[in-house]
Amino acid sequence: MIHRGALIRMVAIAVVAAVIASLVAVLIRWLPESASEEMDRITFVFWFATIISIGIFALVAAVIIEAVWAFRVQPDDDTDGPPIHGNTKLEIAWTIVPAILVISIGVVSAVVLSKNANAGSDPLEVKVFAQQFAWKFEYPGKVQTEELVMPLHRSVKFEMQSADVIHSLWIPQMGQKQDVVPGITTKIVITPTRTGNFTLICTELCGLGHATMRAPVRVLDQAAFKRWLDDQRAAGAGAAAGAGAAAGGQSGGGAAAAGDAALGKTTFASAGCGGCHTFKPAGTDAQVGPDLDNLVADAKKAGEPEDQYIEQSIVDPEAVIVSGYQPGVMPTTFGKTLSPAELSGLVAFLSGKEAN
Ligand code: HEC
Ligand SMILES: [Cu+2]
Repeated sequence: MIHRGALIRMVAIAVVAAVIASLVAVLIRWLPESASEEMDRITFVFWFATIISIGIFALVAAVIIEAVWAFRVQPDDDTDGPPIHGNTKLEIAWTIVPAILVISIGVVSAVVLSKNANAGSDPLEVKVFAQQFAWKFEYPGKVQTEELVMPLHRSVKFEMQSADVIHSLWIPQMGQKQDVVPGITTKIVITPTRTGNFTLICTELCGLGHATMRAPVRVLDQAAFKRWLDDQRAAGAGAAAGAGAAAGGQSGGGAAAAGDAALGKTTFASAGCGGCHTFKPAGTDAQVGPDLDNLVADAKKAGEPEDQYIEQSIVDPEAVIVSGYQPGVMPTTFGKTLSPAELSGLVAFLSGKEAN
């Protein structure tokens, strides 16, 4: 039988341990403020498991501290302890109670996982394209953007593809996190619950520019979202018509393809070039790759015309390795992932032929 004094001491220790653990749980902000229905459910699972853990921590702390204190031996006591038989009731209790707790955490998690994967009857479908080191989004009607804009209180179903390596989509305030794996299409659902600006972060180490692989996120109320999407559609139709006209003009004139330096500038930012390269006109100062302000000299060294050298360096970076740098660092996929217009734009922007 447990001594009455021992029981009171253990209850007191348990209360102190529970208070300390609760303060650690409550006073530190472990999770960001939720901005989605899925994050609300994830937060619930977090507290459900945390409360159970605090209870078990208090019990274990009380038993250990009391046992160490009450059953300690004198320094010169070398005798064996008395033999002890098992206690069937105690053993049944410490098997069944944890089993129930673990199963309940499992059931709660499974319910939350399945609810968080359910996009409901009318989700907005957004395609996501990830590549080293940038995100692209495509809305119904072929509207492509580099910013993720979501409507308030409507489930957004993402269908995600990668052009190169494994990336992972995560907006911390929205909880959901999903890998983007080359060769398969992965899915995830997010239902925003407050308007505002957030950041989408690549959360799978995907190469040297990984830390720069972020995209801005905006949540708008439904009316503002509809206006935004209509504007994007109108702008997209205009741009497509413009590009067609430009292509026609080029093939007619037969002049050397003059890229659009302005498009080159936005491409430089969206394709993540600035994550590795210093280039003054783009305002970047990364040092993973060579400083692109010295391209003229490097083209001379390679003995090639500047435009041709720049284009080759982007499409086939392994063709000429700048001295002092390693092959295999600059992604080799730009030839596939950039459009011809983006590529010639980059060449124009990098050669500085047109005003920035
Ligand atoms: C992950 C880092 C990384 C990214 C992202 C990257 N590069 Fe590079 N780049 C390098 C490295 C390293 C080299 C040097 C090795 C070589 O020549 O292949 C290089 C070389 C170059 C060169 C030749 C430079 C010279 O001085 O001869 C050009 C031009 C270039 N990159 C343009 C770009 C453009 C444009 C982009 C975006 C579309 C880009 N790079 C994205 C790392 C990167
Ligand atoms: Cu990534």
